[in-house]
Amino acid sequence: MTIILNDTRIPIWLDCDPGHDDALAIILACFHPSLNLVGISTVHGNTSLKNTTSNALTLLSILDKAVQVPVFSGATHPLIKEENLVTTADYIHGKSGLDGSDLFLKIKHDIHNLTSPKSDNINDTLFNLNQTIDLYQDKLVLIATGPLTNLALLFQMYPQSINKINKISIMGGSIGFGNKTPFAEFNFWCDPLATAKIFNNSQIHDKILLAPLNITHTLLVTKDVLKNILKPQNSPISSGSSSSSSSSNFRKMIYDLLTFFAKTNEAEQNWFDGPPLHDPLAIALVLNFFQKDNVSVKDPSSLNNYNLNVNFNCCKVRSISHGLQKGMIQILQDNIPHGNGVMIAESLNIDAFWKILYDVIDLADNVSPANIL
Ligand SMILES: [Ca+2]
Repeated sequence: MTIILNDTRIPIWLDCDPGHDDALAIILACFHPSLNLVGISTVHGNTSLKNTTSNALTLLSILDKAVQVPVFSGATHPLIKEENLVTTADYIHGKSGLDGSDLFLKIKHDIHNLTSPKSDNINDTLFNLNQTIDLYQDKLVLIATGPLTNLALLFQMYPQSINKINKISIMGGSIGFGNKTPFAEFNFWCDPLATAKIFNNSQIHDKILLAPLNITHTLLVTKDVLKNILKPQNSPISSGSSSSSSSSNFRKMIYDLLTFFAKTNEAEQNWFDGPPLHDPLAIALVLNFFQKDNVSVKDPSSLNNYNLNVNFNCCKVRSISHGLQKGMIQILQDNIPHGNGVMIAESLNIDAFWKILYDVIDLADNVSPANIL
């Protein structure tokens, strides 16, 4: 891995379990010009590690980033390997973890023997991640959109890495309710011990940016959003007339994946106005925190109205690792001076988020090999 001198982009490492919303997070991470995605690690969660890894590899091939962004395979199971804790979310993401698009499944099948992770061993993966943290000298931002097993193991194996990372931006948790149990959000519930090891460690605690369900539930993939995904943003076609038949293969694939995600969220969790798009918010927090989101993704030199305007509440929190409330996070103190606790995102400019996402989808659509199939 080589570092580009004078690179002003934010170096990020994405730890994920794709997953439909992880897929959109990967697109954002790959194409936002303020970000430099230096690696992806995969973890059990929405589906098996085997599936999350092959889904990540397939997505990167579809985005023409397979050479540029290495994938490292991580933990197969939570820290406490209880049978009832090794779980997946087939009911939301389908058996493959990314059901809904025949084209995605075809590409996944076709590249199966052509692409593989840089490491398929958790110890090698953590070694590589720790080396990357060293290489970026206090600048690397970790982004976690799955269960926190890999990161808990990293900090256990390489405790000195805690001081060398810049921030950890996490999608997970919820304040006052849950989506897996009445107390806990899915990612945190999947590995409650890993969650507790991260949140109950005072050294790590103050480096966390958090996107809990309370904010992700404000970001809904409505029918209008789906329609907008089908056409380029500068397209002369009016929004009312866009249809999947006139769209590119890439756009149709994203549309089909999110339509599947909308249907399962409606059937399983009563999201009638569209499913929450959880994971890309962990990336949006980083864009906002480093104040680079006002740079247009089309023309990095021009300013526009893409200010995500995230409102953070800095809090002391703790996480519960066992019992009925496992995976739950509790706020011990809120509205404390920034830098002294977990930065919990409470609201953002939703329109700005979608504008950014549509623009990165435009950029991905321009280069996707799926469009020449
Ligand atoms: Ca995820």
